Amino acid sequence: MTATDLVLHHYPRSPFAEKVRVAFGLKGLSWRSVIQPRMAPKPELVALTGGYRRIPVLQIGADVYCDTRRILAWMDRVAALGHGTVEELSPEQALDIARLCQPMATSASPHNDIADDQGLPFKEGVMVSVMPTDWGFDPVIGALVSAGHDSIALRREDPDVGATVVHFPRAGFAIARL
Ligand SMILES: N[C@@H](CCC(=O)N[C@@H](CS)C(=O)NCC(=O)O)C(=O)O
Repeated sequence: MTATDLVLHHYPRSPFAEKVRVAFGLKGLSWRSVIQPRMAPKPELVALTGGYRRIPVLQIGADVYCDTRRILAWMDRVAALGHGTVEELSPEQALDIARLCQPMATSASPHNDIADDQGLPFKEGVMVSVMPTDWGFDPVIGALVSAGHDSIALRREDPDVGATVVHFPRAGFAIARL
């Protein structure tokens, strides 16, 4: 098990997760499968995401990618090809991976167009919340790592898991400074 292994948190009947599984298959990636409950509570999932409870979620070490759009965007940029195999993992094993890893996301933000009321860009490290705008309004709170046209990443310290960086798409999510 390495910090670069792909760990998909999902459940079989999720159509959103199916998109990601098919994309893994098309790219021939090796990945590990963690089956999460369909309904809340999902304690082992929210320990990684900071509150986001929807499926699918992709974990790479202590980096956690929420929402199909963010996951597929990440996959488009990464050329790593594997053998197209799946290995089952328990939620506890997934948390162990996060505990053993440090987030790889850097704070180098290529572009930051998230501005406050005065038009000043949010600085790295400010506390923000990110929340879906359609349903499942669970805000995830953390320190801004990077923000761009398409994505935003927050750093969290979870009492059980340690440091994680949680990645979201911009589309479909409301961002607020705390
Ligand atoms: N915009 C999200 C939608 C994900 C979504 O709605 N997932 C459903 C399953 S298909 C879910 O997690 N429902 C359970 C819940 O809300 O707790 C995405 O593209 O990943």
